[in-house]
This record gives sequence, C-alpha cells and structure tokens, in this order.
Amino acid sequence: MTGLFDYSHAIVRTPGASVIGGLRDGGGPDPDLAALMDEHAAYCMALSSLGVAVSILPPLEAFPDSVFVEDVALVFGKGAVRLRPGAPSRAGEVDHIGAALAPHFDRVLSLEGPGHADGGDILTLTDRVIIGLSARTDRAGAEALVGLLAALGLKGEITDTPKGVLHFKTGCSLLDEETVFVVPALAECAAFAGLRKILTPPGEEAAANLLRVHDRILMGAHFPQSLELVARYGIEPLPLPVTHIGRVDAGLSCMSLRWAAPRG
Ligand code: CIR
Repeated sequence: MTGLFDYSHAIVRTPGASVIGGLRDGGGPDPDLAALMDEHAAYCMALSSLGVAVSILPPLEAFPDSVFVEDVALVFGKGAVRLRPGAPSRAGEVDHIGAALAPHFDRVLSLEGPGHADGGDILTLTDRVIIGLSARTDRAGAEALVGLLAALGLKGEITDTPKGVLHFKTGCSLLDEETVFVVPALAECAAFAGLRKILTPPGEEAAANLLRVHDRILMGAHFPQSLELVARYGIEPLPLPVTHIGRVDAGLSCMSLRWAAPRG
C-alpha cells in the first residue's frame, strides 16, 4: 500500500506577473516579483529532487492567484475532483485545472453549485478527509463534497476553521499519519481526536502550513524554532524561501496538487 506522503506526481503552475495583485488577507508590503519567481522555482526543484514527477503549467495572467493550484481541485490515486473556489475572482481557474487533470485521471468529478469549497480547507488523513468550513468553504459546498468523496470510496468529515484563519490548512498540516502540526487556535478541533498534536511555536503560527513529501518536510526557511522542532521530532526538514510568495498568503501545500499514481 502507498503511504499518505509517497507522492509520485505533482502539478504546479508558474505564477504570472499578476500574482503581485493576488488576494491578501492582511496588509503588508507587496511581494517582489523576481524573488517570488525564484521561490516558486526552488519549490518545484525541491519536489523534483524528492523524486516527484512535476508537471509545470503555464502562467494564467487573468488569474492572479492561479499559482495556488491546491485550492481549485482535489487529487487522489483513484480520481480527482474539480472544486468551486469561494473567491469569485478564482472561479475561472477551475476549467484550466480541469484540462490539466484530464490526461492524468480516468475519473474527474465536478463539485456542483451552489456551494463552494477550496482545497486549502481539505486535509487528507489515512481514514478520512477533513473539510474545514471557512470564509471560502461553505456548508453546502462541504456537504456536496462529502458526496463526491463517497463516490471515490473516501469518507468526508466536516469541521470548523477558527475565525481569522484563511484556510483550514493555513492552521495545520500532517507531520506523519498520526501527528498534526497545528496552531493553538485549532488544536482543540474535534476532528483531531485520536491524533497526536504538536503546537506551532509562539510567533511562528505561519509555519503550520508545511508539506510532507516522502521522508522530508518542506517548510518556510524563516521559521527557525519550527525547523528545529520538526528535526527534533525526527523528520528532516527541507527549508525553502517563501517570504515573497507568503505575502499573498501562500504556504507550502497550496502551490501544488500531489498524488500517488496507482502502480502497474
Ligand atoms: C488566496 O487568497 O486565494 C490566495 N492569495 C492564497 C491562497 C493560499 N492557498 C492556500 O492556503 N491553500
């Protein structure tokens, strides 16, 4: 059986220059485009260096946030789902990602309206898929998604995302199949019952969105306490620069769609 983090394939999208005008939850300085492009290239190289076959899609200037491919689709070994992102400016990204998924998946399901769901709100565990309600994912979208997951043989579980946290996974990630790295505001989430919880160090809540790939953890290079904590936990971190892409609210998971293609 393939483990949760044994990805064979990933899809990423090169940012367009329009990414500078991407949606932002808070204020802060604009990203520097050249630095952001370098960060994205380093992210793609990190995935490749871990043995993942990375398909790089061309930029979509009309969609400033289209680099965040994780939000517009869900992918599993047994099929994919086109989502309905909650931000109106992102709705048009779905047809583009659908076209990119078609060559890789025999089954591509589509979330139908009126609800919305963003991939950033969806955390896949070994036994179920957690869907966090947020400003982007509403109850109707989450319930419709539970139905699509069932069609793929997966169990969906709906939970809440604390106010002020953009996406469910802005506040948590899996370190391993039983351990979640989580911001204090999300630590008591009922969906985490039975999981080991490790809290983000004070001041490093933004490190919560990390990405485990095989036996490494991709994590922002500017989170020294979190890097040390993960290393002490026994998983070697792979620090990456994400300062500029982080200014448009990126984490490590949102820049790729990853899956393990069935063997044979
Ligand atoms: C947005 O607000 O949609 C983008 N600027 C950032 C999306 C980040 N995605 C994620 O955390 N899954």
